[in-house]
Amino acid sequence: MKDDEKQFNREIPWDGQVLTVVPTYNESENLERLVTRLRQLPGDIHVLIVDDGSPDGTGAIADLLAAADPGVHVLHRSGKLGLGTAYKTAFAYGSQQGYPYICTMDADFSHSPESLPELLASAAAGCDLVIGSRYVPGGAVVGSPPLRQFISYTANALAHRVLGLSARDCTAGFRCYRLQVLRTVDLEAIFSSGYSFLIEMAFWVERAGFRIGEIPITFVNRTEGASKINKREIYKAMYTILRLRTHSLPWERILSFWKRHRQRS
Ligand SMILES: Nc1nc2c(ncn2[C@@H]2O[C@H](COP(=O)(O)OP(=O)(O)OP(=O)(O)O)[C@@H](O)[C@H]2O)c(=O)[nH]1
Ligand SMILES: [Mg+2]
Repeated sequence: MKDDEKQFNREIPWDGQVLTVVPTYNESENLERLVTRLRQLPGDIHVLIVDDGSPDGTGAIADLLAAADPGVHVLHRSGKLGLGTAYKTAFAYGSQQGYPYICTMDADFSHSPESLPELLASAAAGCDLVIGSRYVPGGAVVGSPPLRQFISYTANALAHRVLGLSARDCTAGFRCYRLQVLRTVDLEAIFSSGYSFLIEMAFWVERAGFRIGEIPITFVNRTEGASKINKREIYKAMYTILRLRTHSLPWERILSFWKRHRQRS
């Protein structure tokens, strides 16, 4: 192996192909720049855009990017079907193609593409799910309105206290999953179709006994395009936490212990 190849491999501690899922709805100002930066990262990181028939033409931009680069893939859906179901569709694709690492990030540059290798390095070092986190030491939020920060902080505090989740940032969409995680968690049984999918997924990943790690990131509020989060999604997140709580009650734990015991004997 030549010296420059050795150097290149040292920068890529993860083994095998990576798929980065980017769900989009009206992200025409952001998508091309984002994909360009992702494709410039070391290690041939593939991109899967899941577009929900964006009225602003994001889907057409995605098609052009995919036509010009075999490392860019696109799935079109018929309308705005929600962030959670976009992830589910993408995970089914990534799992079927056998990508050993499947990452997710927003299209609006709130998550810096250049932080992705750090998430991957942590997954390669043994974490099954790595979250790019605002709420671990070293993490930060820039430019987000105080009300948004309060809502995000409250949702995480509830997920932590009510569900006992260990991750500090359960609502973050900047993640890296090992393939095994997506093949183990029953994605079809996940009820949330929107933003609460992120909390529900964190819950089931931790429930399945996988190792979750967090990497501090600086979350930068979007400067282009509009947010799609609304009051309904916030109420749904609260409802999701309460609903999942029933799975954490003692009788449910006893039931699952009994089921496991019966399977073994
Ligand atoms: N395919 C698809 N993508 C979506 C949908 N809703 C949101 N997105 C995308 O999901 C990502 C996160 O959405 P944002 O609107 O940025 O939500 P957010 O980051 O929680 O909120 P802000 O901080 O206000 O930007 C972005 O890339 C959106 O384009 C949807 O229904 N379908
Ligand atoms: Mg955003």
